[in-house]
Amino acid sequence: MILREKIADQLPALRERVKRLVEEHGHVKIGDVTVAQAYGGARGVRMLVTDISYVDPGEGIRFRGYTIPEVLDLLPKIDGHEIPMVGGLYYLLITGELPTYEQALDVEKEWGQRGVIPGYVTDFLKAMPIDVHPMTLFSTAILTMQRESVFTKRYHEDLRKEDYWEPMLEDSLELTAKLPILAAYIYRLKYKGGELIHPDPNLDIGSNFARMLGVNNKEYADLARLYFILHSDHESGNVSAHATHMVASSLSDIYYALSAGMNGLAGPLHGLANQEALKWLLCVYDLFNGVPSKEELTDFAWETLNSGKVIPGYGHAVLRIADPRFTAQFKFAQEHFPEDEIFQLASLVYDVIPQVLKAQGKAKNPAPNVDAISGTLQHHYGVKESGFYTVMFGVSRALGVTANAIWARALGQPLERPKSLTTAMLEEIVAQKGDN
Ligand code: CMX
Repeated sequence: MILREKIADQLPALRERVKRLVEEHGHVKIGDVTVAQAYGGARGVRMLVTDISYVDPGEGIRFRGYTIPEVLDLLPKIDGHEIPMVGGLYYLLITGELPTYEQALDVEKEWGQRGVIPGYVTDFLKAMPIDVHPMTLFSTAILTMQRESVFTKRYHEDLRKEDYWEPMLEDSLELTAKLPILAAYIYRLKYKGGELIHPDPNLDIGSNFARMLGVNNKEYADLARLYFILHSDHESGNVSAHATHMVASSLSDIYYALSAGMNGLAGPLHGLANQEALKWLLCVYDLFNGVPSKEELTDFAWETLNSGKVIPGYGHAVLRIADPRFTAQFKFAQEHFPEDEIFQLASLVYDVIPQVLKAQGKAKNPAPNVDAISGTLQHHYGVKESGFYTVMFGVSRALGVTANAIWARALGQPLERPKSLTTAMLEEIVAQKGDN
């Protein structure tokens, strides 16, 4: 298989580079940690390594060195489709090389062949109460499939450390093939009376996802591709990526690790913000019987802030500009449905909220993040059930975190285990340094 060959080709040179860095330059400092960072969620502490993506605070994400506009321009597209194949993006994330049309299609075909959900998973989903959140269904269903892990099976047989990555790749391909189908099953079960639409193995992930949701619209298939590309990776320190990496570092397989990552994604300060952002927009829309004036919206935003809540979709732990993932989706909406009233409201919110957050003076970045607009686009095409949005985020995030997990195994990255100190120890360090 093409991805296995590529990794096997690249691995000796990268292992050599990492070995030299650690053996010859392991003592070189890359940063210091302050007391504020130890208490402040390790913001800005440079302690993770990934070659798959990098977030520059002033520019945004680059996947393997390519910006979002470059990725959308350079990855191969199926004839007549506006947005590239997601299989091409996975190829880029894993190999670091831009795929040809055939290579991107090859990944899509792999997914097509592997895209079967075991019967016990659908039985399990059907047995769950209807009010269970889609993210709980998604994460638990992933965990349920852990018995399929080839890594775990081979680990208990004869697997050598230098070969760990191969079954990790195998598991990752299986899982990433199944997740869009799993997500669509959850959508149909929870919101469409349980009538499931089976995947067509001849379609790419974008068209298949639209089909399985029951949205028969070519534009929506493009939106699904865009969504899965944009949310795939955001370097290693965000909660979903970091949780996945940390759990996998104990040699847990990717099913255990991704399920953990998805539980982190389900938090309202992270991936669940896409659900919250649409809810907030619809709440405004209902309250004012349509798009409010700028003044009315400003007042409502202050009410939200004064009640101690965050404005979902705005702010970021790393970015200090409008998220280019927001911009790409905003452009899609502007090109396809500028007249949509919820989009017009989202545009007004984009105009108003940064000023309100600046005036409040707390958020370090008053600009929108990826979650500010994604629900608006889904809503336009009839996928209005906001509880489902984070599941879609999860399908996409799995691409980035599995690519990282494969390479972490290939490079033999060890158990992650940072060190804790006590409050008294910190006080003593401060006193010793004479910081009065
Ligand atoms: N609305 C209100 N207050 C906000 C805010 C927002 N959108 N963004 C930041 N703030 C506040 C923080 O809550 C914090 O307040 P306290 O000092 O009272 O704790 C203060 O501003 C400083 O925060 P920060 O350093 O700018 O941001 P953090 O790195 O701590 O947090 C984030 C980043 C994203 C959690 C935060 O901006 C936020 O809560 N945004 C709204 C939720 C959201 O959109 N999350 C999705 C992020 C993208 C993703 O992961 O999917």
